Amino acid sequence: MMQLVCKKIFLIMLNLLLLDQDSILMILKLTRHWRIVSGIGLLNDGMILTSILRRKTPSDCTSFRLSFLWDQYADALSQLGFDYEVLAEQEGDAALGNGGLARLAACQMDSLATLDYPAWGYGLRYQYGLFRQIIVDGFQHEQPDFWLNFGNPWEIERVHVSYPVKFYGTVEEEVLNGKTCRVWIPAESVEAVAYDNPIPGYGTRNAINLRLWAAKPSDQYDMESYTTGDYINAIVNRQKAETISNVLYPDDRSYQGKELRLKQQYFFVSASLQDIIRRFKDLHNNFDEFPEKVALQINDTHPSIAIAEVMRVLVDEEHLDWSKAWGIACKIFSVTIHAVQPEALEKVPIDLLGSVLPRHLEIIYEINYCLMEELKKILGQDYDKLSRMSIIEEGAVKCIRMANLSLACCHTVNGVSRLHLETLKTRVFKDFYELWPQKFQFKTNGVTQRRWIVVSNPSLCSIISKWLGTEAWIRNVDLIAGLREYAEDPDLHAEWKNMKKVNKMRLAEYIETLTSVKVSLDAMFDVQIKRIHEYKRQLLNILGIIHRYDCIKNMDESDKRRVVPRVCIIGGKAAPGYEVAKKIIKLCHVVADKVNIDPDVGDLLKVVFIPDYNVSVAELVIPGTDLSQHLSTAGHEASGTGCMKFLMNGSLLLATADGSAVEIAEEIGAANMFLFGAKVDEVPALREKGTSLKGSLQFARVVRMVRDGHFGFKDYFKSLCDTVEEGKDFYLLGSDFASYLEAQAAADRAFVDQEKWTQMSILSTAGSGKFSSDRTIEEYAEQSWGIEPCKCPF
Ligand code: GPW
Repeated sequence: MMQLVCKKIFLIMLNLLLLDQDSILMILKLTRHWRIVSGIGLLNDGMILTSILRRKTPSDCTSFRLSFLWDQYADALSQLGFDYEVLAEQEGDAALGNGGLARLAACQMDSLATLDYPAWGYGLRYQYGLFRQIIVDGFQHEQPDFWLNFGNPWEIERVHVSYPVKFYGTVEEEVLNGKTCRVWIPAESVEAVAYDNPIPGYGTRNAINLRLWAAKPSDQYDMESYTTGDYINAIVNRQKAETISNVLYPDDRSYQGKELRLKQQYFFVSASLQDIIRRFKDLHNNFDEFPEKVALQINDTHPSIAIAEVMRVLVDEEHLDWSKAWGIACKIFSVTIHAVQPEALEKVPIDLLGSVLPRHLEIIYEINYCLMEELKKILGQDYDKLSRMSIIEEGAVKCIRMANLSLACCHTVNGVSRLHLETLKTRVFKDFYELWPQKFQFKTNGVTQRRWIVVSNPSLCSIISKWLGTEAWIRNVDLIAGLREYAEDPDLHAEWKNMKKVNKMRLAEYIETLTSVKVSLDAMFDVQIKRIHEYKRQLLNILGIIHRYDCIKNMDESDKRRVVPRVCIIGGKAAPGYEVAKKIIKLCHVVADKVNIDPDVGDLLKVVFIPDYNVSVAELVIPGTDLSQHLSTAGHEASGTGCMKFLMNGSLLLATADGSAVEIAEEIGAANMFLFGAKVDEVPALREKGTSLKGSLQFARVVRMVRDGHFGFKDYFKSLCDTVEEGKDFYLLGSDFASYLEAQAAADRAFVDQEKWTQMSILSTAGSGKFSSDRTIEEYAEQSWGIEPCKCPF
């Protein structure tokens, strides 16, 4: 009943938004006359959105503009006996991505719309989003997230926009107009049906479209089964077709060479390209103009099969010369790499590709042949280098290196922070950089202030607007720097502290409801929320907590009075097959179980694991955070965007000099955050030295406590402790531990002086302007896509 009512309310809301909806449709038509940018987005981490679709507000940006309607809904609802807040909470996340990669795309869509760029986003309409994490006895379990159970009122099903996507089969030779051609005879066809999710810009009449594809059975290829009387098989095959868009792969940054995954990627790419080419052909008939009208952004390596697909369409279907087609492909594609780890760069086994997409494999071989010929002219006989740069990786399992395919074709290769670009240039893609330095750029990531301040922290939003005397910062976030002027103003301090307190209260209630742990509002709320990964070093955080606990246990009462009380909050999902990450979650729980009931500790230390971390949870947790932790070993986090959300919300950052944290320190001043740990250029030597345990006695002690079963589960944690054992401590927890504890102590000292802390907090928000996705998108528009804003003319 509740759900039904809820759905109705959102439908009413959509109706009231009709004005906007109409203009959306008009604008979508208009964009056809403009230069089209099609953001072919992310697969792995899904596409565009963990939370554009998660809208207790119609989009990231409209809520504010429509706040007057909000009140009217709330009134109308209460007359019907319903509480708006309660009903809105019924709507869950559309968790169509894994983590930072997908959420980044959501922020970028919001910025594209707000800045009036003519852009499209494409992705998959998974029926099951990222799994729900439930914790049983401290262990993670995964449950399916069937988010479409009660329908999705925000989307528009376009039954007439559908394309066949083909798989398998053979390639045959045909003679066409006296020329021999290769022709793909596919064996399976699945229909891709469009579901549109309009993304209205903030403070503009512009709206853009996020088109998500759902797989439906195609009648075309079933006919044979029906005519041969194989009725049962025909039905089974129809059902199989739908599985393509069924479920998001939950493994962050690792590709396991699964057939279904490859089919998802091609399904998404093929449908999107058919849509883009159809739109182009409606108005143009000469593919020479294609690069003038279309720019395609490949978001990480997951959709790079798009390069082979464009070549197949241009050569096999449009009958262009190979070299002409390649010239076009090289002009339309640019790529953003989001990873540092080599295992995140996808490699598709050749046998798999050859079976699912036989013609594409031939095309990739041809591209590689041309690449190798070109490289031989430049590199001569340097076979080591040639084999490293080859798109084909030889070995026990011969593979296609999707990243090399992208690098061979794309006119621009983007990193996501300045430091990340350095890593790409000097390590990951060194050979390519030496050859084509001009291709390599970086665009530091950003997040949208419309969701991360305006929607999720309305009190802060009001304070900023009041003190700046304008709401213009919501569209032009550079203005937020104006807060610096008031960083010492006692009136602002009072409002700021009050805002933080109210947000902490909300968070404390949430924690108590979920975990039954009562926390003190006077304590420092210290938060680390993100996917659980060894490189993100949640283990360092827990070992630091154990150290804190151990110190408190050994203190006398007078020492205890000087301890700054802490609530240590950790949240995040582990990929279902990632054993080490799952052990980290369990360790967090056993430590919490012991610490939270220890009478010697009381309110001085509480440990909380927030289950099922997702975008909704982030919206609640971030505004209530005093200190946030970003602990990746230097050189391992490409950018990180969580830190930007905390920064905007005035949380102080405790971070390594990694990814975008380096640039954050430049913007707000290193004195306003707590930096620690090895720098990126020190990491290789520290790994060589392999002295993790000897490096810090304190580290040895806390690891020993876990090993010896101080928190129980001795055997279970043995392998986890082994990962940081001397000589094996790849992520350098041991060598960074002492410096980590110093940074934590500095944070404690700063917190004691609440005026100083508040000033640092204001300066964090004031310095966050650069980390808006508006800036990132403007850089992409200018440097990679060559497009300009097209304001809706009425
Ligand atoms: F490996 N990122 C992510 F690069 O969340 F593909 N999932 C992923 O699978 C990958 C990257 C991939 C994140 C990065 O880890 C983070 O540093 C970055 O801020 C974010 O992508 C957006 O660029």
